[in-house]
Formats: sequence, C-alpha cells, structure tokens
Amino acid sequence: MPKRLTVAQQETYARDGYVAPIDIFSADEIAEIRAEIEDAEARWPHALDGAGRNNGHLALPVLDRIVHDSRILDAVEDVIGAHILAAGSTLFIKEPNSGGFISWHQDARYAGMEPHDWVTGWLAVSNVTEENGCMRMIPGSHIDPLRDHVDTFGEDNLLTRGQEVQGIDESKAVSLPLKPGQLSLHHPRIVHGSGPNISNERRIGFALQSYIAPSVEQVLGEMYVQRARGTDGPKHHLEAPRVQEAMTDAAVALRIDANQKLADILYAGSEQKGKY
Ligand SMILES: O=C(O)CCC(=O)C(=O)O
Repeated sequence: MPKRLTVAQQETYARDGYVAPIDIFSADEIAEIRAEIEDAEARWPHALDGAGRNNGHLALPVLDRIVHDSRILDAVEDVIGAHILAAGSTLFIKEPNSGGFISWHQDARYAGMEPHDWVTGWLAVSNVTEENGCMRMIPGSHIDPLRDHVDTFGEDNLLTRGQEVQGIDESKAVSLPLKPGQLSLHHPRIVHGSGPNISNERRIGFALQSYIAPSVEQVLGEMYVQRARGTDGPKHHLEAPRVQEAMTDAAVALRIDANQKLADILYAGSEQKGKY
C-alpha cells in the first residue's frame, strides 16, 4: 500500500511521467517557510540567486527541513522505493514581470545520474499559476529514450545551457498550477518547461532534484548526497552532513564544493558556461 500517493496517483505517474498536486505543507507551515527563505535572501544577498540557487539545503536549515520532510519522503518512496538519497536542490524564483523561462528539456539529459531510478520533487513555496510561470509537462514523453537537446545559452533561459528539445507540439502540454505547500513529482525523462512570470507576484519553487535510489551512479563526475531514508548499501557518492545552523563557515565551504562539482557535471563537454 502506498504511503502518501493514492494507487491512482502512482498509476498516473507511471503513465504520464508526473503527478500533481500532492498536499504537503499547511498554509501556516508554508507561510513560515516562505518567511524564512525571504529572510535568508535579505540577510545573505546573492547566496540564493545565480549559481547560489543550487544546494541551499546544505547551508540553510529551512531548506534542509523541506528536503528531509517525512511527508515528501513518503511520496518519493511511493515512486522509487524505501531507500532514498537526496542528491541536490535548486530554488527557482521568478520575480514579478520578469522574462526568465525554462525551455523544453529532460532532466536526465545532463544530470549524469544512471539508471533513471530517481524522481524530482517540486514544492510550491508561493502560489504558482499559469500567469506566473508554472511548470508545463508533455504527458507520456518519459516513455521514449532521451531526445536531442540544442544548447541555446539564451539570455532569459533559466537552465544552465539554455538546453532545449525542439519541435515540441505545445498543444499537448499540461500546466501544473500549485497552491503554496503543494508538491509535484516528475520523472527524469519527462519533457517539461515553464514560461515567464507576467504577474505582479513572485513565483517561488523549490526543486528537490533529485531523490535517487542508492543504486544510481553519477557517470559525469562526483556528487554529494544525504541519506534521506533507508540505507545506502552501494555508497557510490560523497556524503554531506545535514546543516544545523544557517550559513556556518563549514556549511558554506561544503556548498561551494558541491556546487562546483554540480557545475562540472552540468557543463560536461561544453566549452561555454552560462550563469548558473
Ligand atoms: O521551476 C521551473 O519552472 C522548472 C524547474 C525544472 O525544470 C525542474 O525542476 O526540473
């Protein structure tokens, strides 16, 4: 019996390559989380933007608590099983009336995590709507093998290389609006993207990218993981401690190393580097 998803939601994930919405945090809990994140942005400007958007959970307790929240892990367990490693996180913030968008892509194309026994969670910290740039999915696209991507390095593209799967039939796209505190889960090969924020509100998403089964290897470099649930028999990866206090020297140093290793993976084989 599943722990957090219904059997119907498990079937939806298997068929479509994503499932949403999944209720996780109450309105009060997510309001507190948002306040803590915005307080951290004010205290440590640039710690959470640009390349600083990556792996904030290694330095900020509020993000660490999300990554290790048992309700999220229950939903993840329903997809990848009871042994779970947390392999990274990214804050995707779109400011009001800003052009930043995410082109159609498949996460597995550049992530180096093989085989694809992993899943990405995406938590709405703010209200997330079509107007402010919610994610859009192409249902069933995870069934096919990986598609070719073109690296555009587009100015407003929020992906590292501006990587893009071209020729997508957008009439097939499904939008995933979420209320604050709701989660979506998506498959490593699902083709997805998101548009710009044409509203007057911030869009704050926290991507838990990704939760992996311990058998998953990193074939493009090295990465840090945290044991989130169960055991890590193979121990393929470097192990990161959980942070107790915000932005300690040790946590900041570890995060710099983790983000450099992540950049080495995401830009593997590319002569050009982007902003993230
Ligand atoms: O935040 C977004 O709009 C997209 C994020 C994304 O592509 C992902 O989490 O895999």
